[in-house]
Amino acid sequence: MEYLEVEEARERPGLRLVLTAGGPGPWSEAAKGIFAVKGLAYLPVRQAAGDANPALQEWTGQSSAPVAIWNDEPPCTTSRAILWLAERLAPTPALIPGDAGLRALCLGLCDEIHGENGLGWCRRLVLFEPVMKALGDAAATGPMGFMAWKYGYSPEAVARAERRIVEILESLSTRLGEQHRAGRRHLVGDGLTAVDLYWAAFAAMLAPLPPEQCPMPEGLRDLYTVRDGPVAAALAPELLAHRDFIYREYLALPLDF
Ligand SMILES: N[C@@H](CCC(=O)N[C@@H](CS)C(=O)NCC(=O)O)C(=O)O
Repeated sequence: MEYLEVEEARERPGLRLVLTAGGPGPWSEAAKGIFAVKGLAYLPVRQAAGDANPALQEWTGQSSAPVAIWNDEPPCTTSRAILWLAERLAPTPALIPGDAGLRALCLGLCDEIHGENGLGWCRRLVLFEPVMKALGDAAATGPMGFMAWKYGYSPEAVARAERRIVEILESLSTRLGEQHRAGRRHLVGDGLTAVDLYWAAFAAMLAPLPPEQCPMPEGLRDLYTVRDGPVAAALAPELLAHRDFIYREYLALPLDF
C-alpha cells in the first residue's frame, strides 16, 4: 500500500485514514474494512508502530492508528468515532442497526472486540509479555516499552487478560450459534454489521489468514498464532469459518498493508 506521510496528508482535503503500515494491525484493518464496505475512498497515511510519531501526535493529539480525518473536522482517534464518521459519510449499507436493542448489542460486542480491556487489548498484552520479559530493564526505553506503557501492560494485567479473551470468544461463539440456529449468517440481526467486520479483522491476532491472503512478516504471524491453552480451546472453528465468510463475501483479498 502506498502511504502519504503525515506532513503531506495534512495539506490534503477529503478523507484521510492513518494506518499502521507493514502488518495486518486489526484496528487499522477493521477501519479499512468499514470504509471498503461503504465504498468510501480514502488517502492512506503512514503510522509507524511503536514510534513516537511526532507529526501524528501534533496533528491528532495522539500517536496511535487508525485515525480518520474528514476535511477540517476534528480527527476521529477512536474506533467508535471512525465507525460513526463512516455511517455519516455513507449511510448505506448501514453497519449499525437501526433497532435500539440490536444497536446496543452490536456496539457492545464491537467494544468487547476493539475496546479497552477487550479482545484485541488483552491479546496484545499477552503478546507483549514474552517480548517484555526478553528485553528486561532495556524494555523501558525502547518502542516496546512505549507501547507497553500506552496500552496498560503489567504482569497483573497479563494475568487477567487470558481469562477475558476466553470470555469474549465464548460469548461470540454463543451468539453465532444462536444466530445460526435462527437461520441467520451474521453475528447481529439479519445482515452485515460492524461487529462482523471487527471480528474478521481481530481474528488475525489469534489465527491469521494464510500467507497468500495475508502476506504478513513471518515473525509477526508466529507471534499472532495461538496454538494451545484455554484461548486455543475457546477459538471455535465456527468463529474462524465466520471470519472466512466475511472476507469472502465483503472484503478484498489478499490484504494490503
Ligand atoms: N484509538 C483506537 C485504538 C488504537 C490502537 O490501539 N492502535 C494500536 C494498534 S496495535 C497502535 O497504534 N499501535 C501502534 C503504536 O501504538 O505505535 C481505538 O479507540 O480503538
